[in-house]
Amino acid sequence: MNASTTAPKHGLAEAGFQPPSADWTIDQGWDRYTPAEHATWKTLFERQSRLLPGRACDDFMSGLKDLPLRHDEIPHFEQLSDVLEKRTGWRIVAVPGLVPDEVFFDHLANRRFPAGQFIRKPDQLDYLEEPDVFHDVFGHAPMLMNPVMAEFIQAYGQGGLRAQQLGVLDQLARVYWYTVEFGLVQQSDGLRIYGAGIVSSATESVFALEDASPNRIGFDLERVMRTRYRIDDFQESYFVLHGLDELLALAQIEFKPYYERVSAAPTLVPGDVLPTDEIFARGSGRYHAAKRGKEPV
Ligand code: HBI
Ligand code: FE
Repeated sequence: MNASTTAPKHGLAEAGFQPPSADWTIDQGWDRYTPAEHATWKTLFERQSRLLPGRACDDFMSGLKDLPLRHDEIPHFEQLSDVLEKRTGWRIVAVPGLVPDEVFFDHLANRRFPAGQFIRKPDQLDYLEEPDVFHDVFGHAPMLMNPVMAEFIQAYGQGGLRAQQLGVLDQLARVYWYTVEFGLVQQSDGLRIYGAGIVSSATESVFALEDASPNRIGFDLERVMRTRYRIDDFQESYFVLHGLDELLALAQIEFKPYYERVSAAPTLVPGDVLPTDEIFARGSGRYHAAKRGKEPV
């Protein structure tokens, strides 16, 4: 994710690339997926299906069950969209990869979720920066079956354009990142995952919930709007909603006063913990410290 106003940082929109259409959508071209590509989907789907019961939240698991997703083939976006649309009005549209921010926001504001048409290569099963069909469909579509998430992501699309005009998109993008992509939620039976970036990653599904390294901090809007994030590795802190309904309030509030306060406050680095934080787990920080070559101080 990046906050550039013209073109995404990665992939297809390098100099000279012509967008396929004004809204960047393309034909999914389902018939052109190869057996090897369907096999990659199967590997990922089966791995996550084993890991997620007891880790993903109930709403994710029920959304997953109700969608026409097969374990052994990349889904048809049209079939998926017909089920999704009946539930929450959302459709999935195919795009070649990351699209410019304003194009992304316009789709979301109209309840169209842009999904990468391609699937990752077998040597990138655990990690990629550009969202592919497994991240976008397996990761996002189940939560789009939930009316609260459906509302929240649409509101993000509407708010994104305003934030861009105000020059505060970084602050809003952090909210999306720490909720839709990397959010945890408190359930009566314990912390669970709802973020698409986590549920679509085998290693992060375990790390985010069970590793001693990351902080798990109660979600607070201003706190999150101030907090930078990592796009290249596991998160140093995860933010925990007290219930998914907390997103409904976020979909409805006026962000302008928050932007003003947050602009005046210091920006936080990913691993910071504040005295005012509601701590679910204080992380050891070991994972990222080891990568930096030293123990946490
Ligand atoms: N494009 N396809 C796609 N998927 C994203 O998640 C995405 C994007 N373009 C921009 C973007 N995300 C973010 O930079 C914005 O949410 C700020
Ligand atoms: Fe995503």
